Amino acid sequence: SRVVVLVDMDCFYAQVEQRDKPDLWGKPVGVLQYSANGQSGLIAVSYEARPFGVKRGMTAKQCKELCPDIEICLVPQGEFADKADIQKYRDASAEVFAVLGSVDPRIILERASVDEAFLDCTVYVESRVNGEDREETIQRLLHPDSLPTSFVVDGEEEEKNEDGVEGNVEDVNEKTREKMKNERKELRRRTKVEEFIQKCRCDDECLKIALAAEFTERLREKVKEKTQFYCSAGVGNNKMMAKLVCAAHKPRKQSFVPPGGEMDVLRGTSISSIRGLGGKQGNALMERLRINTMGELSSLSSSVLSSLFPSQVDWLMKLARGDDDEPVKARTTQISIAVGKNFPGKMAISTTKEARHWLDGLTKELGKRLADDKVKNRRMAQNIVVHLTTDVSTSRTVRVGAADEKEERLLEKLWPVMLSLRKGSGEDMWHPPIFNISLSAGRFLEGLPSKEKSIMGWMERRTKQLEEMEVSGPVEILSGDVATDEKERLEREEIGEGQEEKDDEEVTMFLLLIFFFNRIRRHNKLMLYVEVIPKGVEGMMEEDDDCLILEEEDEEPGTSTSRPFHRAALLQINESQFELDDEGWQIFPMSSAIPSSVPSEVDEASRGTESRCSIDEKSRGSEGGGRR
Ligand code: TTP
Repeated sequence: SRVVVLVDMDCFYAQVEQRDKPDLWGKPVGVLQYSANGQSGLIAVSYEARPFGVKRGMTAKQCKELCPDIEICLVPQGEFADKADIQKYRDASAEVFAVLGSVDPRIILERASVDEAFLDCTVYVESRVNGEDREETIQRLLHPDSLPTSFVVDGEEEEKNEDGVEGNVEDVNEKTREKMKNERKELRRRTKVEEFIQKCRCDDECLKIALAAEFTERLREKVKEKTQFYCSAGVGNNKMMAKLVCAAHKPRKQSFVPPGGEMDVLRGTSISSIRGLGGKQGNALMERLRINTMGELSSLSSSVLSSLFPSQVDWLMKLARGDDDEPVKARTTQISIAVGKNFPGKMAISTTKEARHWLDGLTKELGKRLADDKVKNRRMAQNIVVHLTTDVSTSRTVRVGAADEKEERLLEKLWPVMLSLRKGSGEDMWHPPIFNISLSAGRFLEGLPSKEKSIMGWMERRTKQLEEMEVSGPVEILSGDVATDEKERLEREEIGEGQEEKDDEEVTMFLLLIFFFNRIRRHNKLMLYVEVIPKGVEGMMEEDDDCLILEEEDEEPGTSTSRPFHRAALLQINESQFELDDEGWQIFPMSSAIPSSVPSEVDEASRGTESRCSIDEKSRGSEGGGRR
């Protein structure tokens, strides 16, 4: 059977805030999302605040009453439409995914949410089961350091300590009692883990789970080392079980289900805790069948189920047995990119002017996110769903293409669609009032239009060339003065030696790649700008916000019209692809900088070779490329 892992970051947004302000580590922290309509509420709560009763959704006032020392961090305000800007959490998420995606090519990685990932480790663990000496593996797994935070989940009652981080225990006796309790728990944990490992001697399925648990321990350590974030994990034979047991021991821990023990775990599990049954579907099941647990569900006959849920009988019966055959799909990107805004109660939109204003803001935000997504994930949305909630919920889908990328174009395309959802006929009024507007871009088409593709293609071919030339070490970094020489070299290589005839668009350009490396310390992240300058354009660049402007060489002085510089790619790469040593940064081959083709482990042998190139202190510390 399969081996699936769910990795879930602990109180994710709160950790992002703690990393931003390191004084906050170990302290009660709440992340508050401000809302102009006065409905501000906590969206993340650190584990240190949870023993005080602080919960998601509470207002700042409510949580201060429960936990006076709590530090409240505000989600930044967005640029458009007076909305929260959660970009920094998305960036932090990308860092985590870069680590998760860089560990082993045999593992299938699926982004389940901003802070959750499924990993199908079946092929990986199977090859290890077949390739390793069993007794050596068992001895290694029995070592206390192998599975230090792993719990066996077998349906037996655990001593509950849900919050996992010790609260303010003032009383000495209380502290001693707490300590003894924790020691008892640890002993129980270890005993169960050891008993399980002993079974691995003659049971391949158990060994697969144990190896996945060992791998997950190391993976979580790596995530911590590279990003500073803690996470928890669940290991099971499918997505449902992995997700379910992940929640059994949090934070900073992981749990696994012994093969064959699925029904034992499910028996007492509430239906609403099951993936896919947490919402309306689960409620309907519980209410209409008058049951609460998965055990009860499993005892129902298929005829009872089919009378009430005819189209879902098979699926429900499988779930009740602990079967879930949903595959882990290789995906590190979102299926859709959505922006939305609520206008509850009196805030509801009732004029056409207001509606247009908010659509404008949301379109800008969506446009910005789609532009980022395009360069990062090399894909373009084909559909945008405009969704309005008035007295009813209505939506309409618009087809979009490359021509609609500009915000104004997009707005002009979306506005008539939104108007078509208006019922009232008055010019200025919008009736019935709007409580929510959301735009969701989806049906992504992989790949980019030919112009961009050729640039990307060039980069890939160049990488291949480097590989063929057996440049096994880091690719040279062009920076400062080096750029000029490199420009000439590239000119010679790309267009100087009779290649001008090539019909590919790329050859009509001369390509100058300048790599600006900015270590943006705030996000502990590196940004790589790859710039492509069309042929015949003098390399004069000016920085204009986040868009570089080029001037045509042959234009009449004084009449020069700046036009947006074609920014080929802005790639955000995780520090894991870099090594910092005394001499400066090294970059590993370009392909490793392109998220969609991140190789597995960087070849140890390639590190520290002579082709390493360092960037001087000045360029290392600078923000942005500046003028060249
Ligand atoms: P969750 O994984 O649901 O929760 P969490 O990571 O804060 O805490 P836990 O350790 O219990 O898993 O959500 C991930 C982040 O998503 C969370 O930190 C904040 C954000 N979020 C919202 O913005 N709104 C929401 O309604 C929820 C549930 C989460």
